[in-house]
Parts: sequence; C-alpha cells; structure tokens
Amino acid sequence: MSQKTNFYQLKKLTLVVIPTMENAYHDLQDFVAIMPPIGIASIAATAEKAGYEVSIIDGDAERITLEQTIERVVEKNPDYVGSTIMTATMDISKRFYEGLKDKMPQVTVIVGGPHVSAIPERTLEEAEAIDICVIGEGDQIVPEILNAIGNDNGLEDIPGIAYRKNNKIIITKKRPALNNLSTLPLPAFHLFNPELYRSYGWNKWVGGYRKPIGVIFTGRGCLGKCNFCAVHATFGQGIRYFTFQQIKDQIDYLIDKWKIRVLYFQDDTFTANRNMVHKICDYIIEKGYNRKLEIMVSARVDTVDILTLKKMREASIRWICFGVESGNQEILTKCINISLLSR
Ligand code: B12
Ligand code: SF4
Repeated sequence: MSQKTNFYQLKKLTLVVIPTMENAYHDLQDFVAIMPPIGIASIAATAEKAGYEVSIIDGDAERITLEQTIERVVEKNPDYVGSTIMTATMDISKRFYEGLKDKMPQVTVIVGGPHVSAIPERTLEEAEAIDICVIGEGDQIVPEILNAIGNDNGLEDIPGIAYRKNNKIIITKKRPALNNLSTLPLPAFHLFNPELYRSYGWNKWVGGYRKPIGVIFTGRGCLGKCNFCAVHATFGQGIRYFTFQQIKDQIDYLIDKWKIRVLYFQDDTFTANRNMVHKICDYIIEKGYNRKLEIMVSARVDTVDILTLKKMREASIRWICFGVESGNQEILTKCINISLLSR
C-alpha cells in the first residue's frame, strides 16, 4: 500500500466489474448473459451498512472499454476501489489497476474473489498496483479494512487478508468461513440498474424473455469435494445456507422492484438440500411467481429425484445445468471421488 493511503479519512468505496466480455466471448458477446455480480452486491451491502458511500461501476453491463471504466472511476474520485478477480481475469485486472493508479496514485486497491483467495501472495507479487487481497468471503472483512485504514490503524489484526508493508508481503491469520449467513444484509440490489442485465440467448427460446433477470444465492459453498474446483478457495468445504426468510426477501425484492421475468438461483448445487428446494418451490407456487418467471439452477445428477424434479418444474424451473466435469471415469474417480459417470 502506498504511504499516502494511511492518511486517508474519506469514506468512498467504488466497486468495479472490470470489462472482460469482449476478451472472453468475442462473437458470442450478444448471446451470453450479463448478470448482476452477487459478490460485489454483498460487499456493497455490508460497506453501506458500516457507513461508507458505495458506488458500483459494471463495465461489462455498461458495455464500456477498460479505458472508459478507468475514467468512470476517476470521476467518482473514491478513496477505495475494489473488484472480483478470477484467474481468467487476472491479466486484465492488473492492466486496469496499473491504468487507474497512473491517474489516481493515492487510491487504495482492495481485491477479492477465487483467484485472489487461492493465491494472494502471488497476486500481490504480480500486480504492484493492488494493495490488499481479501482471502475468502469479503463481507465482514471489507468494513474492517476500511475502518482500519480510515483510523490509521494497522491491518495486521484483521484475519483473512494479504497486503504489503515495507516492501514485504504480510498474510494475516486465517479467517474461518462466515458461520451464520443470517447476519448478512440483502445484497445491495438498489445500487444496480436492472435494465443493464440480461440472461442467455436461449432463455428467450422457451420463456420469451432475457430480462429483467435477477440472481439469488440460497447458500454458499458446495457439497462436492472436487479437487480442481476453486469454490473451496472462497467458501471452504460444505454449504452454509441463508435463512428461508432471507431467500424469500430476495425473491420478493426482485419481483417487486426489478420486475424480473428470469431468475437464476446461482448456487453451485441448488439441489443439494432438497428440503430447502421444496420450500422455495412451494413459496414460488403459492405466490404465483411461477406464472411470471422462468428459472434456472445448477445441480449435480446425484442430488435430484423425480419428486423434486416434478416440484421444480411446477415452480417454473425450466433450466437445470448439470455439471459434467469429465467423460473419463479415471479422471472422475481421481478428481471427484464419486461414481457419477454411469448416471
Ligand atoms: C456468476 C459466475 C460467473 C459469471 C460472472 C459475472 C457476474 N456478473 O456474476 C460469468 C457467467 C460471466 C462467469 C464467467 C466465467 N467464470 Co464464473 N462463476 C460464477 C459463479 C457461479 C458465481 C459467482 C458468485 O457470484 N458467487 C457468489 C459470491 C457471493 O461469491 P464471490 O463472487 O466469490 O464473492 C465473495 C468473495 O470471493 C469475496 N469477493 C469477491 N469479490 C470481491 C471484491 C472485493 C473488493 C473484495 C474485498 C472481496 C471480494 O467476497 C465475496 C462475498 O463474500 C462462480 C462460482 C461460485 N460459487 O462463486 C463461478 C466462478 C467464479 N467462475 C469461474 C470460471 C472458471 C469462469 C470462466 C473462466 C469460465 C469460462 N471458461 O468461460 C468465465 C470467465 C469469464 C471472463 N469474464 O473472463 C471459476 C473461477 C475459478 C478461478 N480460478 O478463478 C468459479 C469459481 C467456478 C468454479 N467453481 O470453478 N462466471
Ligand atoms: S460439484 Fe461442481 S461446484 Fe461443487 S465442488 Fe465439484 S466442481 Fe465445484
């Protein structure tokens, strides 16, 4: 972190989705989905709750270039800037923060996400412009970091981060995953423009709509132990669930305020807890949302049964993405530890 950063007292945080669509999807750009980023929305919510002024610039949704995104951040003149980094977006993120720091050398850059959580030290080594890496869930950590910097306190007492001090990289002690998700506020949906988001091209074939789309997580983590999967780097092992009330609140909010026609339950394995699936489906049916919505989920073949599938269909869950991972039993046995191929 730059020396200047420690003297900062202002309280403006800008969270950015660095535009990568063009790079990632080329000619398929118009066909793929552009979804509200829930990690960013969750962090925005806890930072707002802690008294910070938060803004979000989604470069992908706004269809702006890297340079234009930098300009937009400069206009906001924040004290802190942050984004999610996946391995696939590390190079472009590095370029983004180099460009930003050329224009705003005083800004503190805080990043998180699967890539950063898996290799925080290497992230800092490779990207001089990044000041702080959050390892794992950022919801509680971000307000702690902002408070520590604002009060000129050290970062060393904050578990779950990596940062630079006197040209050395410090990694603080491990922070356990958030045990109780019921303490988290509703994701900051109000900071997004719903008009900018849309589902996949194929959603239009069945339901007739690509937008407005809403995204919800009913829990965090996955029941799988697949050794190649990055989800454990951010969420650890196993699944923790939001309360049923939190899930209902999110559905209601998106229906009432965003007027959604497409809903994506983005959990890695939505069907891991069939009891919860039935409760959610019953709620959707009871409220009549199934008549308005086309719903997508992700699942694993060993977590569904015919009764659950029928209930899901009744609740208008029309798209289930099953993880295939590999067609080779040897690889499945080595990496996934269960015999899924025959199914
Ligand atoms: C949604 C999603 C996408 C969306 C992202 C857009 C969007 N607006 O959401 C789309 C469809 C575009 C996408 C694309 C890809 N994805 Co993807 N995606 C996901 C998915 C399913 C959910 C992400 C999410 O919202 N999680 C829930 C939130 C709460 O978690 P989170 O984002 O991790 O945020 C928490 C922490 O990480 C941290 N944090 C996150 N951001 C920040 C920022 C700051 C400042 C701080 C402090 C902390 C912090 O705090 C958050 C709250 O606790 C994850 C799987 C998963 N379970 O996370 C895969 C995942 C992130 N994707 C993955 C991959 C591989 C890809 C692709 C490369 C796939 C491909 N081959 O095309 C592409 C890359 C596209 C590109 N741009 O180059 C991998 C990443 C692996 C890695 N090593 O980085 C994941 C983990 C899947 C997996 N299990 O392996 N993806
Ligand atoms: S089932 Fe999918 S999301 Fe879950 S650990 Fe395995 S690869 Fe990751």
